[in-house]
Amino acid sequence: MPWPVSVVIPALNEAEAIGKVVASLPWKDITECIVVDNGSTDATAQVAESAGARVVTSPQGYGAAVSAGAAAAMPESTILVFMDGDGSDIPEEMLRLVGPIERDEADFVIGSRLRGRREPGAMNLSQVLAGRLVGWLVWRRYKFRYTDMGPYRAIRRSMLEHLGMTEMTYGWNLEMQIRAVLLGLRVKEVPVDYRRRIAGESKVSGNWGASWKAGTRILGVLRRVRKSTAA
Ligand SMILES: Nc1nc2c(ncn2[C@@H]2O[C@H](COP(=O)(O)OP(=O)(O)O)[C@@H](O)[C@H]2O)c(=O)[nH]1
Ligand SMILES: [Mg+2]
Repeated sequence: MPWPVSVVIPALNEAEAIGKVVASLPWKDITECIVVDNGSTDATAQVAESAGARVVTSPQGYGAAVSAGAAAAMPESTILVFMDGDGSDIPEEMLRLVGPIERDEADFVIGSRLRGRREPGAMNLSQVLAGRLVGWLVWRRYKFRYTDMGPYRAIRRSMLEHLGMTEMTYGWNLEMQIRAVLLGLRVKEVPVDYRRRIAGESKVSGNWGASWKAGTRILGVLRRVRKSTAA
């Protein structure tokens, strides 16, 4: 990966997983790893730092965390990669995301877990269905077919700065996907594999209650982006 790449990982109480995630990154190909922690009550920050990451803090929320991570990237970084800190995304697959940008075939590459291999139990039914439903809603309105709203993604940094992201919670991922289409970025979906989290509990979609909350947030994103772009 000849382009300078900053990897941004939001992590909240992931002390059991984050060390392994950071250590498994393709270090020879990346410039840095930024772990964004806001208020973990375990040793997430210390473990991440010992594994080689730079730890930054942010206001609460997933979107706030990834935005703060992006803003903290070294000035020379031209590609930002986002991935989760629970061990579900596979660090060794990063070239699938970064490759199309480096070859100038895409500005934004999103890993689709639906197109890849999923370890049994890694994604629950509500996540798969939400991905399909949102994919259909986005296609109907914006004429681009996404199969997933997965966290593992790479974007040309200058493009992210143009998107004007506003979501501070889990809606951030979808907002990025819609704004990328609206701004005419070259978007590419590639298959990525997906594992069960190494330890601990999901904060987003672990049960139907959490999924319902995430689902209403997603619909809120669709509404807000539509409103903000209605001319
Ligand atoms: N910094 C930060 N990280 C978060 C927050 N919420 C979730 N995360 C991290 O975001 C990633 C995705 O969360 P997770 O609970 O695994 O969601 P799921 O994969 O959809 O079940 C994990 O690395 C979490 O530790 C937050 O509010 N702040
Ligand atoms: Mg997870």
